[in-house]
Amino acid sequence: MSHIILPKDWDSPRNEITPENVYQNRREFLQLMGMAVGGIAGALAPAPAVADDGFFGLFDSAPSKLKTDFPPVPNLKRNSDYTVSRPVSSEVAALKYNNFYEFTSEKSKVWENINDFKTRPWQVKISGLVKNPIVLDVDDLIKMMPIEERVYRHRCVETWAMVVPWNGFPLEALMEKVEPESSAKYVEFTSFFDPGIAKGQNSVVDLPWPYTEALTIEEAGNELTFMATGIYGHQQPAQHGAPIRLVTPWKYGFKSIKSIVEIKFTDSRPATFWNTLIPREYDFTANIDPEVAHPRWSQKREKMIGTGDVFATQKFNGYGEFVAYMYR
Ligand SMILES: Nc1nc2c(c(=O)[nH]1)N[C@H]1C(S)=C(S)[C@@H](COP(=O)(O)O)O[C@H]1N2
Ligand SMILES: [Mo]
Repeated sequence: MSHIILPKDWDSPRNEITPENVYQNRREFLQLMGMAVGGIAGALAPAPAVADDGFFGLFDSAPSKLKTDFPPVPNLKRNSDYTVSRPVSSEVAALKYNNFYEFTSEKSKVWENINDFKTRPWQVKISGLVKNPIVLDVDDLIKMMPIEERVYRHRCVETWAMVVPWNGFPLEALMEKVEPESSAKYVEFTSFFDPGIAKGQNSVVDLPWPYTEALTIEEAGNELTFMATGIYGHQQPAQHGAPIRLVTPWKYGFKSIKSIVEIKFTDSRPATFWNTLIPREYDFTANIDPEVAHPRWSQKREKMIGTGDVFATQKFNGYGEFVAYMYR
């Protein structure tokens, strides 16, 4: 994508960097790239996909190498409490246009770079300020949970959007089982760390891997907050964050962290990936708001993957009736 200037070393193995010289290396790196401090943002941040180069029209063709045979989820019922007026996006488009910086920063190439990612067996740890901490296999977790289908909008901070049928369970249902302590104020989600297969985690630039995200305890317990263990009626494909990812449809897409290994209940606000890297551009709350421009582009409009249709972006992505009460 022409908007992203990638550091040359993105794909090369991480140098031996000791804690003492990290900062100096980063500064030298920025100088080398001719970037001011904050220029790292331009180098690594999600960039707008608005002025695209024809990608949108190509999405519907499935290259023969694209994996599409995922195990179906039996007896799946769609929850009709959550409806979207726009059509559901093409599955092939969604499989071929992803943000998953652990693998590559090129959205149209994640699917080609994810074949070595093993997402079964997979353990999930639920820890911190809960009465019943537990480590369990993701398939055992899925068996315990009320699995349903929900069609949600998704709006990336970069201005691309989609409508997809996730399947999974509300985080609320898991919270009822683990019973957060009254002292729990936040929930922190941590993604996997495996630089052997995730080439982006080998970057010479010091990035705060593993990817982490967090919600307030109130947001975590909101009825919309969903743990997606699948999409389009089947198990989660690797590029969508298999085997389990967060979905918070009223927040910019970077909050919906993929391939989660730990869910931790805490009393203080956890550091999160993009907010740590570029706080000026990616705030902690990250609620969708067309009136608040990103420092480098407008957030007033969005473009659907697959069709290229452009719509006005709505406050809270149209989910105000479910979430506005939390921000008054
Ligand atoms: N672990 C991890 N989770 C992540 C990301 C990432 O790079 N790594 N990208 C985020 C961003 S910016 C978006 S828009 C969505 C994209 O989800 P999709 O590829 O399933 O459409 O995943 C989010 N979750
Ligand atoms: Mo995003």
